[in-house]
Formats: sequence, structure tokens, C-alpha cells
Amino acid sequence: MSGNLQVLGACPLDCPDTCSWIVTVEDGEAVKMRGNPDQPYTRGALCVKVNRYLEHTRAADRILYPLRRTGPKGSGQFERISWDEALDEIATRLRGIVDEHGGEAIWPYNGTGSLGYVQGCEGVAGRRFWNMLGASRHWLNICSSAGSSGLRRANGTAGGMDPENIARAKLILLWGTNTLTSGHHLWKFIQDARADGAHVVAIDPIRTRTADQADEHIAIRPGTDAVLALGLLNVVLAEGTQDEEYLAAHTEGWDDFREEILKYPVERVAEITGIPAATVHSLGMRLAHTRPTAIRATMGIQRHAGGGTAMRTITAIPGVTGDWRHPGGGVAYSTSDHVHFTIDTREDLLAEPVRTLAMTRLAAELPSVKCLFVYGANPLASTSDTNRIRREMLRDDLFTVVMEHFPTDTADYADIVLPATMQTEHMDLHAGYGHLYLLWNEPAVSPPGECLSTTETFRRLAERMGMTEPSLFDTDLELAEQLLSSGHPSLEGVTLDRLRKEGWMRMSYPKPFAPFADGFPTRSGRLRFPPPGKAYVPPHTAGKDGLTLITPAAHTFLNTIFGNNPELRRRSDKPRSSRRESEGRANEERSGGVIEHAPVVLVNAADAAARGLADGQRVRVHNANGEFLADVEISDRVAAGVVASPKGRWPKFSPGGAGPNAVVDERDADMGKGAVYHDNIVELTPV
Ligand SMILES: Nc1nc2c(c(=O)[nH]1)N[C@H]1C(S)=C(S)[C@@H](COP(=O)(O)OP(=O)(O)OC[C@H]3O[C@@H](n4cnc5c(=O)[nH]c(N)nc54)[C@H](O)[C@@H]3O)O[C@H]1N2
Ligand SMILES: Nc1nc2c(c(=O)[nH]1)N[C@H]1C(S)=C(S)[C@@H](COP(=O)(O)OP(=O)(O)OC[C@H]3O[C@@H](n4cnc5c(=O)[nH]c(N)nc54)[C@H](O)[C@@H]3O)O[C@H]1N2
Ligand code: SF4
Ligand SMILES: [Mo]
Repeated sequence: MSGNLQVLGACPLDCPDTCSWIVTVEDGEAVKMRGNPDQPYTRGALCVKVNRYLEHTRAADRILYPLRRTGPKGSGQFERISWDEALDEIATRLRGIVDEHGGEAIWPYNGTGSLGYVQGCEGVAGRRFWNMLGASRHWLNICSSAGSSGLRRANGTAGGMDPENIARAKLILLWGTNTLTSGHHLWKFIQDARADGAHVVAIDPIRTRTADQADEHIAIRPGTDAVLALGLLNVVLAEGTQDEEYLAAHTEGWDDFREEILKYPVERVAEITGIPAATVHSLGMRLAHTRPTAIRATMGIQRHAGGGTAMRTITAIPGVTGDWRHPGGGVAYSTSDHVHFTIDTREDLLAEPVRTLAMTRLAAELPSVKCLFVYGANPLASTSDTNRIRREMLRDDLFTVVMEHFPTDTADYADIVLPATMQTEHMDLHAGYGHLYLLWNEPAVSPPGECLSTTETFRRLAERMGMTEPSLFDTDLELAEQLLSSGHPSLEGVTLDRLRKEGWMRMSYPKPFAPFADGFPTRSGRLRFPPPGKAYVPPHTAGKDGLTLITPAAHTFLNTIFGNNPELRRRSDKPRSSRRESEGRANEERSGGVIEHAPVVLVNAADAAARGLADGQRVRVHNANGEFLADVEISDRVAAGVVASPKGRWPKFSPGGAGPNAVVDERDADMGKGAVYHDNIVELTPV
């Protein structure tokens, strides 16, 4: 690696855009990273977060060596040890746990830190090793499972329209999605549609930066989206613009669903959703008379008690209007189900069937666990009900291993910390969940210190434990070849050689792609409308006293990644107006030498007045689960009864040492045991 090299890679973060990037390497050092201008979705741009990725790989707090805990759990006190010592200790402890408690007492907790199919969660890295030990299975349901389940019940797949085709739509509903923050590359396609006359509506309880840029913002009461969907369809029926031919050919359950829709006239919808009846009606009229209509609904809607049902009912809309006939119509949620890799975790290596533990249920399941092996996850910041998790992680009889880049709150509770490579240092295969491209990530530089990739760590552990099963030692390139070997038509023409050379390829779907123009991948081949009485599940917060807390994506973090970057943290807290910026300084605090603001909580003026809260005032946001501290921003961005504070900040960099998940219930949504991050009741009290 000498001279000047341009290395093609892919962003591994849990973001729908999965960007193609180019790293410039000089004398073995990565000196520059930029978005690939040739890739049609990336179009040369990364984002405010990943523009700092190289800086992040070299951050002073990067974990470079294996560590063993020396202080009490949670203290973050560690000593450096060798890989030999680390592997020996892990091997001995794992063997002891399997002998005494059985393999199911081990929980390999693999999060969304990297979406790579070789190193990360999408290919379930490490699972072959865990199958040898009979470890519990891990269900990665933390993010999107309720919505995916709802969509699969309706359409037979969660994969819907190609988001690029939004450029062809004439009406665009950005429904429970903050495009400009959580996957901004779609915006260019929305702008293309607008240039062609499309009308853009943001449906969100918060007037987000995306809502600011839309033609219209509809502030819906949280968790009532299914009712809005029914109300819009009520107007469609009144106008008689349902697509009878499409309904007859490609759907089932229409007679019952039609009856259900008729129970939701706009006045009733207005009452439940808090949206003026005239607004429901006028949007219904637009929907009734605009083809194609594209609905971009991502994960915000389904982080509620009725989130699965909401997605199922929303996805009925293009079934009624016939929008699925057109490439520019339908619902775009996630394209993951359009990816057909072979994920061979070698289930045959399991001696007997094992239980499955849901990622959303960490606090509830930890009492039955003796080894928690965390990789690509930061549960003490990201998972619901962090106070209960923390109490469990203090247990002496719990052996905790954390593979990490940085000393997160979770790593502080580890017995052993293993240093992990970052994306510029290992090889991986990617697919986006917001587009139809596959990407290859070629390592650009050697790992710093003694960092190892996920796959290499498991290969070494397997060897240390005396395992000889050959597939445990497959190389990264062999694993990538296997992933591409499914023979599915979408992979026609896709070879590892081409991917490595070109960096990215579109999957072999027709262009333009209209996935359900001729039917659905359900057993009957038809869209299944929600059964009678099953089109709406009210939110947990319905009818309760107190404020509904929404904890959405933060603009300058990616989940908790970058939460330790002081500049991105400073910007995350920067109030929107300069007036607020100077006032915000009143709340500066020092933590570890860095000036800290508290996170902001948006509060409507009426709710602030009722509690005697002033702008900028620090409050405890609390309920029976716990509390976190935030600074009030009085704002008409939220309606009365709704407050909002972003996810992502590390508890240890927050005043009071807690983040929003301290108040999020560990409670299942209606489908997929989904988490309910936006469906909790809190109170605000001045500190
Ligand atoms: N900058 C940045 N980008 C990210 C992430 C990040 O943390 N930061 N996270 C990534 C990940 S893992 C994911 S899953 C996605 C998540 O990104 P999104 O899919 O956009 O999900 P959220 O941010 O949870 O919520 C999106 C919007 O839904 C709104 N919302 C909440 N409840 C309701 C409701 O009941 N009805 C309606 N209509 N709207 C509601 C919220 O106010 C929010 O503005 O983004 C990815 N991209
Ligand atoms: N309140 C609230 N909580 C939420 C959400 C919300 O909307 N509100 N959103 C939820 C969503 S959508 C998601 S997806 C989850 C995310 O929750 P998690 O899956 O726990 O992901 P992160 O918190 O981002 O932590 C990922 C960690 O993996 C590490 N990492 C990254 N790449 C690698 C790698 O290649 N190898 C190893 N060993 N480690 C790596 C990073 O340093 C980081 O510490 O959070 C959820 N939590
Ligand atoms: S986080 Fe998203 S927008 Fe940013 S570089 Fe990665 S894939 Fe692209
Ligand atoms: Mo997510």
C-alpha cells in the first residue's frame, strides 16, 4: 500500500442509503473519504455524520487492544491484556457455562452497528460458532420488526416500491419518516418529482426539518395513522375512484375491508387523529384523484403499540387505488426483503433446537443468561428500559464480552472488551434497505493496534476452543461468494469479481420496477386486507394523562454511533435559532473536559405554561421506569400533549447519566415484538 490509491467502499451504518464511498490512501494512510459521484443513489454526497468517519477511525478514545476489567462493573476501569489471554479467558468461561447451564445460557447479542453481510448483523456474523455451542438464537427485532410483520401479512413481503421511483410520483406522502435526517439521499428523487409537479405532504406529529421543506405538514396525533389511512380511503370510496379491476384481480378480503373503511368518515377520523376534518378531506381528495401516489413510510410509525397494524393498513391504500400498477406508486418502507442472499448459518451444527431471545426484551431475558456477548450494539443506550438492563448487567454471575470500537456505556460493564475493526479496515458485502443496489467494501488500510474483524475474532475463538468444523474457518471472500450463491434471479449477472471491481451493482430487477403490478408473493398471490376489526390498534398513550414522548433519529448521530464525537454532540444540541444558541450557553456543563449541553426536549407552549416551564429550563423527563435530563425548547413544532427528545446521545455524556431509553417501556408492539420508542407517557418537572 504505497503511493496514492482510490479504494471503493460502502457505508456500513444502519441507514437506508448505504452510500458508496471512495477512500484516498496515501502511503498506507486513509487521507480522504468522499461520496462516489458515479453511484446513482449516493450521487457524490455522504452526510454530516459520515463526513467525519476518517476522523472517527482515529479518535483518541478508539479501543485498540483487548481489555480486562479491573474495577467494579460499570466503572470503565480496565487493563490491557494480550489476545492470547483474552481468548483463553473467553474460551474457559464459555466452556464452563455450557457445561454447567447449557449453551442456551449464552446470548450472542448482535446489533445494528454494521449492516454488512460478512462482518455485521445482516448475515448473522458468528452464528456458525454459536451453533457449535448451542447458544440461544438472537432475534434482531430492535428496529423495524412490527412494521415488517404488518407489511408481510398484507403483501407477503416487506419489500415494496423502489424508492428511486418516487421521482415518478405526482403525490408523495412522507409518512412517519424524517427523510432529511434519517436518509437524505431520497430527497433528490423527491425534488425530481416536484420539478414535475408533485405535491409533497409530511405526516408527522413533529414539524421536522423534512416537514419544513414539504408543501404541507399534517400534525397527526401519535399512533393514530391507521385511522388516517382509513379516513383517506373513505374519501376515495366516496369519490368512487377505487380501482375495481385491480381489487378484483389482486386482493382478498375487500368486502370486509370496505365495510371497515365506511366506519371512518372524516369527522370520526378528525376526532381520533387530531387533524382537522377539512384537512383529512382535502388530502383524501388528492389521493382519490392523483395517480401515481407514492407513500414513503419508514420506521417512525411502527414504534407504537399498534405499529404493525398501522403499516398493514397504510399498505392497503395502493391496493385500493391501484397505485401498485405504476412504478411511481405504492409504499416504500424497506427494500431488505428484495435482497436474496444465501445466509448459511449452518443450523445443522446445532445438536438440538434452541430458544430465540428477542433483542427488544433484553431486560426481561437477562436473568436467564450467564454470558452476554455483545457486538455491534450499545444496549445500555439503545434498548428500552435501560435502568433494568443496568441492574442486570451488574450481576457477578453474568460474564459479559463486548466487541467494540469505543468505550460505550455498555463496554463499561464488560468483563472482557475486544477491539474491533472499522469499515475502512475490513472487507464486507452490503445491500441497502432504501435502494436496490449491492455494494462491496474493500479494506483501505490495515487495522490500528490489535483490532480484529468480527469474522477473524470468531475464527480465532473457534480454534482456541478446539473446534475443527471447516466452515468455521471460511475466509471473508469465501463467505461473500456463499452469500451471492442463491441463484435468485435478482442476482443474475452479479459476481464477486464484478462487485470488487466496480464497487456497486444494481440488483437484476426490471427498471422501472413495479413489484406488485401483477400480484403479490402471498400464498393466494393476492394482497390480504386487514380482517374485520383488525385495522386499527390504539396507542398505549391513548386516553392517559401526561405527555406522549417521541424519541426520533438525531440529525448528527447514527443511533449511538458518533455520540462520542464532541463536535457532532455540540451540533446536535445547537438550538435552531441564533437567539437560542446564546441562551443555550447558560446550560453548559463540563463533563470529561468537554463542554456539555443537555439534550433538548421540545414542548408546546400550552404544556410548558401548565407546568410553569420556561424556555431553556432544565427538566427531569420521568415516569415509573426512570428519568433523564433535558433542556426545554418551547416550540410549535409539537402539538399540546406531545414532547420530543432525540435518541442517540450516550448516557455517560448526558447530564444525570441517562438517556431517553430510561423512560421507554420494555413492552411489545402488536407484531414482531417491536419496540415502542415513540409510545410512552412522561411528565416534566423542573430540576
Ligand atoms: N441522522 C440519523 N439517521 C438515521 C438514524 C439516526 O439515528 N440518525 N437512524 C437510522 C435507523 S436505525 C433507522 S431505523 C432510521 C429511522 O428513521 P425514521 O424511519 O425516520 O424513524 P424515526 O426517526 O424513529 O421516526 C421518523 C419520524 O416519525 C415520526 N413519528 C413518530 N411517531 C409517529 C406516529 O405515530 N405517526 C407518524 N405519522 N409519525 C410518527 C417522528 O416524529 C419522526 O419525525 O433512520 C436511520 N437513519
Ligand atoms: N429511544 C429510542 N431508542 C432507539 C430507537 C429510537 O428511535 N428511540 N431506535 C432504535 C433503532 S431503529 C435501532 S436500529 C437501535 C440501534 O441500537 P444498536 O443496535 O444497539 O446500535 P447502536 O446503539 O448504534 O450501537 C452500535 C454499536 O456498534 C459498534 N459497532 C459499529 N460497527 C461495528 C463493527 O463492525 N464491529 C463491532 N464489534 N462493533 C461495531 C458501534 O461502535 C456502536 O457502539 O436503537 C434503537 N433504539
Ligand atoms: S449514514 Fe447514511 S447518508 Fe450517511 S454516509 Fe452512511 S449511508 Fe450515506
Ligand atoms: Mo433502526
